[in-house]
Amino acid sequence: MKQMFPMQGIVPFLLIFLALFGKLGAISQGKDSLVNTSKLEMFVDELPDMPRIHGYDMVDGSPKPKLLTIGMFSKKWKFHRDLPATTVFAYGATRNTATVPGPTIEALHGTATYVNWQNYLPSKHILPWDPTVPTAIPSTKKGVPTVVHVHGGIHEPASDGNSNAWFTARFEEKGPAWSRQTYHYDNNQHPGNLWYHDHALGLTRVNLLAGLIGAYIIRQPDVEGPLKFPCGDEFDRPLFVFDRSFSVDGSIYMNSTGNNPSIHPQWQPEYFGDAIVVNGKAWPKMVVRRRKYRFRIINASNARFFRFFFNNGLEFIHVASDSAYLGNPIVRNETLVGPSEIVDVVIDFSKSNTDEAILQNDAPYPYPSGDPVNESNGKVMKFIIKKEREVDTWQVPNELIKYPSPDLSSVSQTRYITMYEYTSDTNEPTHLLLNGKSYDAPVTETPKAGTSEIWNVINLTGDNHPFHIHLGLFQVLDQTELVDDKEVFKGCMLKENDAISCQISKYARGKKIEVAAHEKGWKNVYKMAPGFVTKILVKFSYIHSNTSYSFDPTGQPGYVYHCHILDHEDNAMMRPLKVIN
Ligand SMILES: *[C@@H]1O[C@H](CO)[C@@H](O)[C@H](O)[C@H]1NC(C)=O
Ligand SMILES: *[C@@H]1O[C@H](CO)[C@@H](O)[C@H](O)[C@H]1NC(C)=O
Ligand SMILES: *[C@@H]1O[C@H](CO)[C@@H](O)[C@H](O)[C@H]1NC(C)=O
Ligand SMILES: *[C@@H]1O[C@H](CO)[C@@H](O)[C@H](O)[C@H]1NC(C)=O
Ligand SMILES: *[C@@H]1O[C@H](CO)[C@@H](O)[C@H](O)[C@H]1NC(C)=O
Ligand SMILES: *[C@@H]1O[C@H](CO)[C@@H](O)[C@H](O)[C@H]1NC(C)=O
Ligand SMILES: CC(=O)N[C@H]1CO[C@H](CO)[C@@H](O)[C@@H]1O
Ligand SMILES: [Cu+2]
Repeated sequence: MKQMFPMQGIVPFLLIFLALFGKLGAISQGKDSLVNTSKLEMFVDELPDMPRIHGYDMVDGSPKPKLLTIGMFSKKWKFHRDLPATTVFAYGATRNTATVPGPTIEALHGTATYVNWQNYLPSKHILPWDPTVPTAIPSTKKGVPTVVHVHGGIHEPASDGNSNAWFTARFEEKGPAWSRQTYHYDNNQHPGNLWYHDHALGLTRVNLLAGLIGAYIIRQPDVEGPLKFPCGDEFDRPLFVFDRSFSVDGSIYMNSTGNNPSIHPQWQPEYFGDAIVVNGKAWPKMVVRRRKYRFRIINASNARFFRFFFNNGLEFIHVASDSAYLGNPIVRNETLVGPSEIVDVVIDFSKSNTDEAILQNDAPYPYPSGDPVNESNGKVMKFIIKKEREVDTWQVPNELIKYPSPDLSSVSQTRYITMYEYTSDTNEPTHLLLNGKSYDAPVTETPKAGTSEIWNVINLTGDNHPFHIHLGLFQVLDQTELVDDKEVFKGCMLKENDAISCQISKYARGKKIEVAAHEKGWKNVYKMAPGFVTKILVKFSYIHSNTSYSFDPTGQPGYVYHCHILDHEDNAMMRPLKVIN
């Protein structure tokens, strides 16, 4: 089935629909109302530590499952000392305690956490969304649809936050795949860094921009304890990094005019903001002691990549990437983080020869060939290092946690996944697709539970796309550039959409790029280079044991895989994934 431009037929209908209730988004704003970020003083707000919520109860010294209730609230938030407070959407146990990002959920391996996710959002969005991309739209036209996905989680399909399982305030309206109020996370996977965020169809980019994100950590003390890593609330800190622009009234600024307004009135292919926000404050500062700290750095930008480095040469000791530990620590003086990727690093401030260290970013945007950063978006936060030397009992051993390597002999399927971008006659992107198919076209990726598969991801666009698979973890095996006349290959793919008949092997013979050492472990997001074929091995079973999933992965509504540039995911670089027996 070839469905290269599936949206075209519905666009005229949607435009009429838009004309009927057009003022969906925020009032349109010009450049004049934007804050000139270079006038905001940096490093004036303290880095917040988000509230921590345990996803288990201790009863007589042993952990027991726990039911949490977490709401999504509309409330005021100040992103900087000199910006007025503005309306955001925030997760929290109560409206008063809700924060951006939301509370950090700390779960225990082997002990289930249940979460009753509650929507208390108002009837109108605070940001301009676009009804002409495939979008959750309540029939009453009231309420902001939401559904929560725990990124990196290995759990049942009905609790995975399928984009069609959305619901509005007080469950007044529910999407076609909605099945339950309380999600069940059994936490039987390996320990590591997860994060929860909104995943509603066509609204993911605006719901995350509005603030619906939070960290979810799975701990396994018997496995992690012996490492003697920095631990406890003071020394083990999630850092949520994202970019936002602000209007002078303090509100989050998002352009409400699309790049092809006659096709998509609001949708823009990539959101970039000029201010770098960490844990809800623009360019914060943190006072640290002269010893080791662990930072779980989560990139929650819509589209911005970050290449972090310290102005004083301090190094990053990588101990995990995405959700999984590395076998050995990898020391680097800089680290590239794609959207929604996680780097888990230890930083040893006793090695600093200055009393201040500025965390900086020099990734061009869009990555890798866009604009260079400047003073504003090239700085992230400042660490003020106490002068006193102290005895540091934390360690980073040479051996961390080793999971078995991918077993190539057990591969049951090879698939080709192709990334396409379509443009208008003004050469502006209109939408992007995986395999030329819309999200609602019948499922084509149906792996068997317990098997591994090879996926060759062919990037025929000019951008780097962070590729994310729900449920399965993967390792990157190989990245090969397409050579010879790649335009001929692209032309064939646009016509036939079949990598084998378009003779992929004839073109995938160019230079190879080595996978960075700290990215060789098990991942759930990887950056797919433009003009390359990236070969990954995806494992549809646990990485830490040979037992089968402790839930039925074949149930409804299944899973998805998608590009994690949120503006692409929404329009519509996402496809269903159905695990079978
Ligand atoms: C922002 O302010 C800086 C410093 O005053 C100035 O150099 C820059 O041109 C301004 N940027 C914009 C977009 O107005
Ligand atoms: C950095 O670039 C952004 C976007 O062009 C601009 O708004 C901002 O004012 C610049 N900052 C400085 C310090 O020049
Ligand atoms: C908003 O996007 C439109 C279309 O790409 C562009 O023409 C306009 O300059 C943008 N507005 C601002 C304030 O950047
Ligand atoms: C990091 O180290 C590499 C190789 O030694 C060097 O080329 C690069 O400039 C360094 N980067 C920073 C930010 O210090
Ligand atoms: C952050 O994540 C976004 C979206 O996945 C990605 O486009 C961006 O490159 C990432 N930035 C960094 C620094 O990793
Ligand atoms: C699973 O079984 C295979 C083959 O018996 C073995 O090589 C591998 O180490 C096992 N994996 C784990 C995590 O125990
Ligand atoms: C930046 C880049 O290399 N883009 C390429 C992506 O792949 C397509 C198809 O091979 C090329 O046409 C682009 O030049
Ligand atoms: Cu993308």
